[in-house]
Amino acid sequence: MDRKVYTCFCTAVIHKGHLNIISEARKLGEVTVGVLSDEAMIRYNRFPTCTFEERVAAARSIEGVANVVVQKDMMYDEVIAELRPDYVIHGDNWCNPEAPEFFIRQNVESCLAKYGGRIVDVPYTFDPEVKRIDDLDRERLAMPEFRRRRLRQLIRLCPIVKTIEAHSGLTGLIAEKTVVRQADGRLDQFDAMWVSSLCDSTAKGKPDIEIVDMSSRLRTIDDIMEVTTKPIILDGDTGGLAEHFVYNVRTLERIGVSAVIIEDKCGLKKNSLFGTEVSQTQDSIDNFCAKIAAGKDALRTKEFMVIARCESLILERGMDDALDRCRAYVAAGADGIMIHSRKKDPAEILEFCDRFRAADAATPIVVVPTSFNTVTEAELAAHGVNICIYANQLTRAAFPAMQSVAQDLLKYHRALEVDSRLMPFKKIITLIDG
Ligand code: SPV
Ligand code: MG
Repeated sequence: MDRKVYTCFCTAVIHKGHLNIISEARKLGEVTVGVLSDEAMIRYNRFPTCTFEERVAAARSIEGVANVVVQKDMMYDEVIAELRPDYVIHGDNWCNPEAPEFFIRQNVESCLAKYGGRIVDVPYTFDPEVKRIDDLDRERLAMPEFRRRRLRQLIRLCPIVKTIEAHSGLTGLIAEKTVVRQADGRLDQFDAMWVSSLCDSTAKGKPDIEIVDMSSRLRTIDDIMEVTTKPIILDGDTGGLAEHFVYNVRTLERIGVSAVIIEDKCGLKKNSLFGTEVSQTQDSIDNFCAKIAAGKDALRTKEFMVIARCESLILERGMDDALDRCRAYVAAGADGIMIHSRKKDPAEILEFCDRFRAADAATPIVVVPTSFNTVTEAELAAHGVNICIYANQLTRAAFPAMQSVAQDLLKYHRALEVDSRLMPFKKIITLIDG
C-alpha cells in the first residue's frame, strides 16, 4: 500500500515552490494537501486574500494531489491524529529557529514521534519569481478594496477583534508587525488599528477637542496606510455637522478605511475620560440618528461601517438610557455600537452587553477597556463583545519614556546615562521595510 504523505498550504497562488514540494511528496507516496482554514490563517499572521473555497480548488488542481482536507489549526495535532501520515513534508525554511514556522515544525515532530512518522524538509525554493508572487499576495492586502472589507471579515472569523491605537507610520508598524508566541507555540497579533482622536491630537501637541481637522486626520491615516495592511477604525469624534459627515464618510470609504465611530455628543467635544468633570452635551436621539442615517446613505459599498458610540454611561445618564439610545442608533442604520465607561469595574459594561445582546444577537459591539482594564478579551467575548480597542496605551508608554530621557540628557549633559534605556537604531529599522 502507498505510504501517506501530508503537506499544508495556505494560498490560492500555486508557484514553483509548492509544485516542487508536491513532486518530492509524490516520490514518497500518496499526497494529501491540507488547506488552512481562514480562522487559522489569521492566527498564523497570513490574512487570506482569497476564499477558502478558492484555496481548496487551487490545491485540487495540482497534478498528483490525491486528497484535499481542511486543516483548522496552525498546529498539526488534530490533522495528524486523524490522517496518521507516514511523512509530513515542508520547505526547510521552517528549520530556522528564528522563523515563526519553527515551532510548528517542533509540533509536527512531536505529533509524528507518537507513532514513528517522519518529517521531510525540502530545500526552500529561493526564486525571484516565487518571492514576487508572495510579495504581491501580501501587498494586495494594503489595497483599499482588501483593507476596507477586512474588518467585517474579522468580526465574522475572530472571537474578538483585537485593535490597537496607531497615530503615525511607526506606531502603525508596531500594530502591523508585533507578533508574540504564546506558551503553547501559537502566534498572536493585533487584528486592526484604531486612529484615536486623543492620541492623534496628543501626537500633534493639541487637545482632544476636534481641533485637529479631518484633513490632518487623513494625513495621519495616509501615513499609517503607506506602511501597513491591517484594517483601520477611525475615531470620528462627533462626526461634526451631518452635512460634513457625509463627505467624510465617502472619503474614508474610498481610501479603504473600514469603519468610523462617531459619538453622540455635540457642541465642544471633550475627551470621555474626563466624564462629568467637564461640561459635555449629549446629542438628542433624533439628531444623532439623522446623522447616522445620512452617513449610511452616502456609502457606496456594503463594507464600510458607521458605528455609533453611546456616551450615556460616561455622562451618568443610566443603563436604560444607554440601551434605548443604542437600539435607536441601530434602527437608524448603525452597523455597530460602541459603549463606553470610565468605571474601573467592568460590571456596568458587561451588564450593558448582556442586556443589549438579549434582544440583539447580531449587531457588533465595540468596547474600549482603558479604565476597566482588569477585564480580559475572553471575558468580553463571552459577553458578546466583537471589537476590543486598546485606545491609548502606546502613547502613554512612549510619552514618559521620552520625557525621562529628555530630563536626564539635561541633567547629565551627555547621553551615556540614558543609553541603557534606548533601543539601538539598527534594531528599530528592522521594523521598516525597504
Ligand atoms: C480616543 O481614543 O480618542 C477615544 C477613546 O475616543 S477615549 O479616549 O477613551 O474616549
Ligand atoms: Mg476620541
